[in-house]
Amino acid sequence: MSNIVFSVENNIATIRLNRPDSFNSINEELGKEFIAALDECASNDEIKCVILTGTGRAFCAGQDLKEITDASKEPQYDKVLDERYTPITTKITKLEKPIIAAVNGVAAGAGANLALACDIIIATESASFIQAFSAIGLIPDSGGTYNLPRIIGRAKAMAFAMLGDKISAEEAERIGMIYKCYPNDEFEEKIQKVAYRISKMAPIGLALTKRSINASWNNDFDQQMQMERDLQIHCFGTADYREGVQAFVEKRKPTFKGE
Ligand code: T3D
Repeated sequence: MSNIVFSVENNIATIRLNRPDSFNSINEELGKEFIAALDECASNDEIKCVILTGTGRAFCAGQDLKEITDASKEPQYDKVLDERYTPITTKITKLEKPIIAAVNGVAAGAGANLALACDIIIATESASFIQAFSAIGLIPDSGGTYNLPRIIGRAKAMAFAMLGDKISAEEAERIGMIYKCYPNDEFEEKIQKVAYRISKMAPIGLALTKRSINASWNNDFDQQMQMERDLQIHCFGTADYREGVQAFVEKRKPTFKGE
């Protein structure tokens, strides 16, 4: 991979979008490598937590607009969505492992919405989020029309989507669009600390937390109570639950095995 830098260390995978000269915008090659990296994160049991970030000044500026306007290529818009943005967004959402968006700079268009599809969104204070679609006559994709109103409410989602305002990381934290915004010099350390904490937690509990909170977008109360019940009973049956309780009683740190 060259458009993505992929690494796994201490049970933490990092997917680093790596086209800094074009603000990590997504072209065909990067899209394919991104999907391959997400597939590896799903299938590799060694990986307990994933960090998604970018190289350089940007997190991701969405679709590579120069690729789309390349006169030598016939743009295949349906293919771009069906083979790139829809699978990437779906794989992030359905990955049964926590994925942290470490938003190191501007996140625009699909870049903003891929960050919002992640489970924990942490930004550096100089980062920003832009629903850049309206400026070029598009609608928010990559889950934007689904996640944005659910996360920040219809009023702000509609205005941000239509106006394409730049939302600072500080404002994003204030309105509950992201988890935290940290000063630039603390950002890397904070990301590593959160990822480390998660990598030591009980993987089945975290996977089912993600599944049930995501399902709550669509379930009614009774369906959600039923789902909570069933998944909690599954958790009660795990060795990690027994270890967590035992460690509490013995006043020691638990060692979870994902069993
Ligand atoms: O097929 C489909 O299109 C469907 C899929 C759609 C999904 C989408 O994501 S649509 C939305 C696409 N993204 C955008 O519209 C964002 C375009 N970029 C910007 O608005 C601005 O670049 C930013 C707000 C992100 C950053 O602004 P600024 O002033 O800090 O930087 P800049 O000078 O504009 O950009 C820096 C470089 O990155 C520049 O290259 P250069 O001129 O120095 O060689 C610029 O061209 C390049 N760049 C930024 N965004 C893209 C890009 N190159 C290609 N594609 C980009 N999206």
